[in-house]
Amino acid sequence: MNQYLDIAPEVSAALAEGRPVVALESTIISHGMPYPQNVETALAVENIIRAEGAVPATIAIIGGRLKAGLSPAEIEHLGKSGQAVPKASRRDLPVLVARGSDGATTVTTTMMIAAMAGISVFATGGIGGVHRGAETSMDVSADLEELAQTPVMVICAGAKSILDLGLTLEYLETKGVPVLGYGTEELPAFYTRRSGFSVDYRVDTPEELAAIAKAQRALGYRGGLLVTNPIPEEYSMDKAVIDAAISQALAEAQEQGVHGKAVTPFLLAKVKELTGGESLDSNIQLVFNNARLAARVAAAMK
Ligand code: PSU
Ligand code: MN
Repeated sequence: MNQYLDIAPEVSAALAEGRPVVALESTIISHGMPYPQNVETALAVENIIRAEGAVPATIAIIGGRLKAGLSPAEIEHLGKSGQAVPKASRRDLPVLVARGSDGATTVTTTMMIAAMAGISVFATGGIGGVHRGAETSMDVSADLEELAQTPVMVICAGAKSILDLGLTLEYLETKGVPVLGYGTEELPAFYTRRSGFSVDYRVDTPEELAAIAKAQRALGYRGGLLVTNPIPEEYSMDKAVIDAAISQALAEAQEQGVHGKAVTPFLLAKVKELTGGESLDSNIQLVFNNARLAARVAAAMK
C-alpha cells in the first residue's frame, strides 16, 4: 500500500472480509452538479449501495491524501467547494499530493485509486472519450488510456454526444477495452438509451459481468472493462432537445477558444444550463441506476 493512500475503516474492513465494495468518483460532486443537489446525490448513491449489501467508497483527494471512502463531512466539503476543487486527472495527481491540495477525481484517477485500494467495481455517470474534431485537436480523454491499463470495471450510462461516440468506440477497440451493454446491443448516450452505435457484447446479468471480470483477471492482462447501462426509460430525455443543446454548447466552446481540461466541464455546464432541471434529474437517476448495478456485480464477484 502506498504512503499517500487512506482507506476508510468501513471500506478496509469490507475488503479484508471479502465483502462487496463499490468505488464512486468525486468530479461529479464538485464539478458535475450544483450544490446542494451534488451532496444529496452523493449521499443517496452511497445509501443505494448500502441497501444492496455493498460498501460505498467515494474517492477524492483531501489535503493531499488519496481517499478511498469519504465521511459525510468530506462529501459536504467537496460539494460546497464546487469548482474551487481542482479537477484531478492522471497528470495532476503527483502535484496535488505533493502540495497537500484537494482534488476531485475523474474516472481516470478514481480508477487509479480504486486499484491501489483493491476495489474492482466503480459506478459513475458518464466517461470521457474522443472529442468531436479530435483528428485535429487531439483531444482524447485520459479516461480511455486508464481503461486500457487499470483493472477496474467502470459502470456508466455510456457517454454524452458532446463526444464523437464512433471514434470513442474505435479508440477503445484499439486499446483492447471490452465495451459491454447491460441489457442492450446499442451504446447508450447518457441522457438517451440509444446512440446508433453497437457495443461489443450484450450482457444481461450481474453474474455474467462478474464472470467476465474474473476471466479478464485470470487471463492476466492489463486493463479494465466498460459497462454501459442505459438510463431507465422513464428518465430518458428527448433526443432533439439534447442534440440542440449539445450543438449550441460545442459552438460556444469553439467561439470562446476553450481548450485542455476545461473543455469537458465547459460543455457539460452549458448543456446543463440549456436543458435546465430536467437534465439534472436524469443525471441523478442514471447514477442511482448504475450504483445499483455496480453493487450487484460486486456481490456477484465474491
Ligand atoms: N462526462 C460526463 N460527466 C462527467 C464527466 C464526463 O458526462 O462528470 C467527468 C468525469 O469525471 C470524467 C471527466 O472522467 O469528466 C473527463 O474529463 P476529460 O474529458 O477532461 O478527460
Ligand atoms: Mn480533454
